[in-house]
Amino acid sequence: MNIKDIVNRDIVNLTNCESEPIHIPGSIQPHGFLLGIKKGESRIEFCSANSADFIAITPEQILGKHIRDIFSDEQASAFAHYVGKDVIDSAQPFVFSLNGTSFNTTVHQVGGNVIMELEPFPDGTLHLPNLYNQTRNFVSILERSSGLSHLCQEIADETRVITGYDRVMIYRFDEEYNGEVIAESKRDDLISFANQKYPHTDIPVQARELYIRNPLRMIADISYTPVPLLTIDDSSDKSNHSLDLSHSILRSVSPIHVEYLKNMGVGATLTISLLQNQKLWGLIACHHYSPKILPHYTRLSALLQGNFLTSQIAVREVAEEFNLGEEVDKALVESLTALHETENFMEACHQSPSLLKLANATGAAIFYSGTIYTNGNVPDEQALLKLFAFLADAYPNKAFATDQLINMYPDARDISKYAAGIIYHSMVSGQDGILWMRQEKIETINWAGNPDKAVVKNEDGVRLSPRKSFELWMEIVKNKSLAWRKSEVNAASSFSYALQKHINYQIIRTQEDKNRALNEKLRLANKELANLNWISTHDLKEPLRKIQIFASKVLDREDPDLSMQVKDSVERMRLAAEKMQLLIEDILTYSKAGSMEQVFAMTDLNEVLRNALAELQDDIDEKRAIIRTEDLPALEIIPFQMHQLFINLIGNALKFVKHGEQPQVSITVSMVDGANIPQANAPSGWQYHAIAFLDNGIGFEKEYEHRIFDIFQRLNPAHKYPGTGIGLAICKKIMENHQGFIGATSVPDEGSVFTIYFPLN
Ligand code: BLA
Repeated sequence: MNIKDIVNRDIVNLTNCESEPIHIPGSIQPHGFLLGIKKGESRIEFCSANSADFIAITPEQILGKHIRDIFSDEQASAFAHYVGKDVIDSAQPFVFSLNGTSFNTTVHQVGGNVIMELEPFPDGTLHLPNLYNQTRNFVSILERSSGLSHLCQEIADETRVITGYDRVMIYRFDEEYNGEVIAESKRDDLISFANQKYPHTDIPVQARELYIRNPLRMIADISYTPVPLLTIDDSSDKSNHSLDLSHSILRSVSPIHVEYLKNMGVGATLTISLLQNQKLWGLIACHHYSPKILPHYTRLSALLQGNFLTSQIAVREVAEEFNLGEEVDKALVESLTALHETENFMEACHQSPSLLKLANATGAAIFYSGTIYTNGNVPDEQALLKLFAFLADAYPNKAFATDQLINMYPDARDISKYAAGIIYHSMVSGQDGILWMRQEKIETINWAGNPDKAVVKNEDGVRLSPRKSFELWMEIVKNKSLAWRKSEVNAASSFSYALQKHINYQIIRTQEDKNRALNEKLRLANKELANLNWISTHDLKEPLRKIQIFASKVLDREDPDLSMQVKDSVERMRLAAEKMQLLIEDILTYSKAGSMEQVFAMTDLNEVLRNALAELQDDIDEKRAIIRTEDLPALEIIPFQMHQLFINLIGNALKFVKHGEQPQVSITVSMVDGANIPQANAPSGWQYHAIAFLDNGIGFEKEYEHRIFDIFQRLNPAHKYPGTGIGLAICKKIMENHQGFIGATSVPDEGSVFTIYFPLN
């Protein structure tokens, strides 16, 4: 019978270690031996080369034999019963005995094979762990540990007590499987690895996958010589034998990893997987500085420690996230209070620590109206201006958070010390925005864990060492900040919205202040005007009346001593006084047209027109004027003002007539859309009643279409067409009081059209 080994002799180096098939090394560690049979049979197909070291029987003597030939009939049938069960309970190993030595036999099935790993009980006795004590201790740890990191510390301490390793570390992965030692329990004389950081490449992906399937592995002696697995060389069987040792406890480990541990001066290890949601969350990593074989039942205790810890991770993480959320909320409330209570928040924002705390940022900056306001550690102003300009351009009206600004902004390289990661919120106008910044991860390193010290011989020849790992880790996390948590991102957006609102409010308030000042001016002006009215009525009208009376008396006397010249002067004085009185009365009407006490009433405009025409009757008769009108609507108006307006418009038509011509006025009614009212800025879609007054008078040049409604605007010489120049200004004011408009068009020497517009609603 020929025998061959199934050792995998692929050369592994630093560049191909991700593809090393670590689950089929074809060899085991020498602190036990391995036998393999085909499922349902008892003929031994696999045997490790070291069988004679334990049972004084060589692989040549074992391979091809049946179990009963090596052990007794009795043990063989008990074993057949043990493996015949649906589930093999790894916690209750089978025990083979030979020549007075008992072997803890870990049994599992893989790929149609049944694998037996036989380890002698170290002191010859079968030690059961004190699970009751262990559990009780764990419960008291649970009660006294406050947060996750405290709990990890307790678990590390307790695991070291149970297992006796020199160093027990809790090693935690980030999202990319870079690792960090977050808790450590160690012999006092050893230097600490606490807070040391390692790149994901230190535990390649296939190793991490294997550790999900098999949560515990042990390297009993780093300086071991791997023991080949042997099988019968059956030349008729051309299949390439290999044995999947994924679930094996004796599996020989990767030479690369062994080299790493040797460089660290480690003698033996035990590693337990910590899983969360079927993913590797971390490891309990134990180091011993001399060889160490942990017996089966103590291994189970260590595994239980891992289970204890994983049962708590999610709970504690949620609690920690909750606490952090509360802290963040508190800082948010403080910041919002400062925002609303500080006279000038922007100027004062650099003094507000809560602005940073609400996002656990290391720096913050607000760009507002061309000025940058900062808080904490931030890049210089020039760099910030450039960043704000870039963000406003690339992300207008947007908000985002990133832990790698460099991915979107290559210049981030220069400011990673301050802003490797940012939360950005743009604000409404221009480049305005707010930024929270986080420094590069490397800046956050706690140098207590100096990786240089973790190496035995730190010569240049050392190709695998924590120092090299650390350098690689630094490379991997370069220009990256810690990731932003959801609560921090949320708090930042709440604050940004509040800030935007605050700014809007500020703008409105400034506008309001301006309006208030204007209103005050207006009030004063009105007051002055009212005074003027009063003066007009009392101080001006009275002397004027006296002048008129005296003038009339002088003229009536028919005094022969009075020369014609004097009489003429007195007559002119009387006319001037009369004009003056008219002017005062018009000014009074104009100022009253703007006063607030206007009472609207639903009024038939035909009625208003009738009254106005009655008042103008003498004039109409004298000039033999013809007035035509369509039926006018009834509207909600201020009746006396509308009366005044009709008088003014028709009065003008009677006044500005061509020499010798009979005045004609037509009043027409229509509906127009706001958009079609010239020069009025009326809303489109709104309907207006348009009442037009067409005359055949002297008209005016187009350039006066607007100016004609200005006060004291006179287009014609006073001696030809007397008037004060206020009448149309009064009309305009009256239409404004009615939320309406007035407009005029004309062709000189042909006539004019004055149109008034009333909103339908
Ligand atoms: C495995 N590497 C591991 C394991 C750990 C580490 C914990 C699990 C195996 C074990 O020991 O049980 C890494 N161990 C550490 C680190 C610390 C520690 C960082 O104690 C720090 C205190 N390793 C490398 C590089 C490669 C590599 C560069 O550093 C490859 C290029 C490979 N590591 C590697 C392989 C395994 C491994 C292949 C799997 C070992 C196995 O299970 O066969």
